[in-house]
Amino acid sequence: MKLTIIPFLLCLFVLSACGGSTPIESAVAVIHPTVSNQASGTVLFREKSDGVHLKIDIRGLTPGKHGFHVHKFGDCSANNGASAGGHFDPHGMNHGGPGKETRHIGDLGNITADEDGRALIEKLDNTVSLNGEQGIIGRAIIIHAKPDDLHSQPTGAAGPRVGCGVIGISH
Ligand SMILES: [Cu+2]
Ligand SMILES: [Zn+2]
Repeated sequence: MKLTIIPFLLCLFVLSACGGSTPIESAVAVIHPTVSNQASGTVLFREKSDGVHLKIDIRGLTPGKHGFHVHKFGDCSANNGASAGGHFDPHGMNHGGPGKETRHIGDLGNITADEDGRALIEKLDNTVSLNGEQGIIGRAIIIHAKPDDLHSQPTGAAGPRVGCGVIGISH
């Protein structure tokens, strides 16, 4: 009797400790430039009760606004970033931007680089998540050459992809 109960209890303990339900709380994307561009840096993500907090630090941009999105695939292998696919859009919505009722989940709007080409920005987005259906782990951050106009379909007319980074789990 004792010999069968002990393994059973051990299994229950392991399942409750490692059952895979622990939510991911933080993530990182290391941005590398696409061919003949210089965009590089990091995007840190932290999931809190009011949404995902982003800390963005990118250098090597032209001064001004640059489209900033989560794209569908975590694949930055193409030298123009095209392997990351289109905007992350699990619900089949139109392109939009933060605060709009209609948006791709990946529509994070723009980041603005200063005159030295650096974008050092903190953002809060309450639509993306690190978990579940709207989870962005394993997808890609893409930074564009031009501003996202937040309405042109399907990409906001943000132009070529100058930087790409896969979103991975961070400690
Ligand atoms: Cu994009
Ligand atoms: Zn979009």
